[in-house]
This record gives sequence, structure tokens and C-alpha cells, in this order.
Amino acid sequence: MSTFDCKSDLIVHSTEPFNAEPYPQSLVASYITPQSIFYVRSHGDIPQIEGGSYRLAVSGLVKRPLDLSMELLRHEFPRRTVTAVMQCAGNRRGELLQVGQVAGDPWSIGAIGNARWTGVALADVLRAAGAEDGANLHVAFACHDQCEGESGSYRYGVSIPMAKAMSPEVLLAFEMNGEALAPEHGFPLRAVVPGFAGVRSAKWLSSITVRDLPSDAPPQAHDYKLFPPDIRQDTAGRATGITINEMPLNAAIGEPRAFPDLEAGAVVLRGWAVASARQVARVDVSLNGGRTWQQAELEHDLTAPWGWTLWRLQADLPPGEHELAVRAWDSAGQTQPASPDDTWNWKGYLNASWHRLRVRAS
Ligand SMILES: Nc1nc2c(c(=O)[nH]1)N[C@H]1C(S)=C(S)[C@@H](COP(=O)(O)O)O[C@H]1N2
Ligand SMILES: [Mo]
Repeated sequence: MSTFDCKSDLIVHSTEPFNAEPYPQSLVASYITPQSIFYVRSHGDIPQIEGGSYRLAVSGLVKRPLDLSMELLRHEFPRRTVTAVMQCAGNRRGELLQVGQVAGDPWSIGAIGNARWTGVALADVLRAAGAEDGANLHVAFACHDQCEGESGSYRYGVSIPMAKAMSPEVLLAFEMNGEALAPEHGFPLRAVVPGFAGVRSAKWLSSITVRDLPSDAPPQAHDYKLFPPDIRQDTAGRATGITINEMPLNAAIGEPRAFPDLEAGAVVLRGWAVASARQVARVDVSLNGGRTWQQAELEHDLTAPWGWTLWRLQADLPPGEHELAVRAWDSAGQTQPASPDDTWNWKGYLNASWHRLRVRAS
């Protein structure tokens, strides 16, 4: 049996490395996304790590370097559970291809999921190590997976600013939805950084280092940068561009499926919306490409500020061609750009334009 038999019901973008996402309808079928359909984004191999002999090193600008077993992590630190969205910075990249060429997998709307993560607070581990707590410090994660990059192979690594690392929602997680992490989601231990792009939630952690500079590893130093629209692959200074941390307000339609022939009359539209550090305050749905809008009903858990919002609208669709569209509004009264032209970038990150679907009802 291959590792991914359990992930058989996914849209697979590549097998080595393994990158796959669920079908839109199954993604929006439940508030908590089951591990079995949760998207997988990997840059290299899926390391098979033995939990019993596993060790996590914590060092750098700390008073007491630590060498932690899973046993110690589970029993010496308070257990925390946080419901949070994981979302790839490349989610919805596929739609940017209408505007121009982009680098990377053409993700549809499923490089996102909402899970209940259980583990320990990164802040508790940093405090136990006596980490320095300066505004300019960074917490770097090094990982076990081996990845192939433009300038050779490297081990995956990223970092987050100390202020985020000390926030109570940031976890070192060993469970997802009450189950042990699956190998492809980072067994035995991964970071979960709610509100930030998935890239910062390092899987298969090997060490944590407190530093005065961000990680030098390629995913931090070169990739996951947002470039302006006049920059192309050949003109991009790879160390420039905005580092992608917080994710933008976004929403998508998961049901009905793209390009269906629908029965005219009553139809139920469903989808997800996310606002990262803010809250989703409203979701508007249009049946005519954005000329008029109706408000969707929202399903969210008010005790889970880092979770997503599912939305639902029962609409009446007359016979003919229609362009469905969705846009969310956040607690600061902001909404999404109308078109992918507004934010196209050659790496294809952070597409948060109105999600549009053409349908025919008869
Ligand atoms: N070690 C390691 N951590 C990683 C990655 C990786 O390739 N290696 N991919 C990152 C990216 S880009 C994303 S979007 C999330 C995806 O997490 P998931 O596969 O559990 O959904 O993991 C992040 N953590
Ligand atoms: Mo990602």
C-alpha cells in the first residue's frame, strides 16, 4: 500500500513532491476538514520518522538549550488545542493563468483546510528555554525533509518573527482533529502558525533556533515573496519582494461544481471565507457577475477566531447562462479585489479576487 492510498480522493498536482487538494464540494462539506482529504503541500520527500526516538532541539539566543522527546513535550507542557485554517500562499493560483503565466502548481480553491490542532504552545517551549524576547528576533524552524531547489538540495526551513512566535495561538502540534498527525502532515511534530501562510507552519521539525535574522533556507530567503506586476521571472531579484506572512481576506464557491449544467430553480451555493487575523463579517454572493449581490448565511465558531467561515445561500436561478461570484467583507469593512488582474504576480501568490464560476441552468 502506498502512503497516499488514504489520499486517493484528491486532485493530484504532482507526485514527487506530493501536492494534492480535495475536490471543492468535499472541502466545503464540513466545518472541520478531515485529515483524509486535507490538502498536502510538500517541497521534498515525506520523511518517515519514528516517534519514539524523535528529538527536538531548541537553541540559539536562549539561556537553556533544550533537547526534547515527544514524551517530554506531551507531559511537561500544558496541552493546547486551536481550531485554525492552514492555507497555501499559492491557493487559487490556477485562476491567475487567465492573466498571464505563473510559476508553481495551478491550485484550485482547495489548498486550504480548517483543522483542530493539538500540541503545546511554542511560547511555553521558548519560555522554558529562556529565549530572549526582543522585537527584532526571529524563531527559525529546521526540518527533516530534503528538497531540490534551483541551487541544489537543501533541508526545508523557515522562520517567524518573535512577536508571532510568542502569541498563544502558535503551536507545536502532534495531533490533527484528535488523531495523530499523518506522515504527510508532519508526523511527529509540526509548527502551526494560524493566520500566516502555510509555508511558515513547518512540518517534520528537527530544530528551533532563536536568531537575530530570518532563516537562510530557500523557502524563507528566496521563495514566498510577493512581487509587483511588472516583475517577471527573468527580472526578479530573488531576495526582494514582500515576505508573505499574514494571509489576505479570501472566499470561494465550493458548491455547485465548476461548469455544471444546473437545473434551473432553487439551488444551494456553499463555500468558505477566511479573514486571518480579522473576522469575516459578511459574505456577498452575486448571480450576475457582480452587478447585484445577496447576503449568504454564515456558519462559524465564535470561540474559534482562527477558524474559517462556511457560507451558504439558497438562490433562485432562472434558465440561462450565469456568472456566480462571491466576495467576503472583514471586521475592518474591507473587501476583496474584483479581478485577478488586480493582483497578478509571476509567482502566483495570494490570489484573493472575487471567485467567479460560469454555470448554465436549464
Ligand atoms: N518541512 C516542511 N514543512 C512544510 C512544507 C514542506 O514542504 N516541508 N510545506 C509548507 C507549505 S508551503 C504549506 S502550504 C504547508 C502545507 O501543510 P499540509 O501539507 O499539512 O497541508 O506546510 C508547510 N510546511
Ligand atoms: Mo504553501
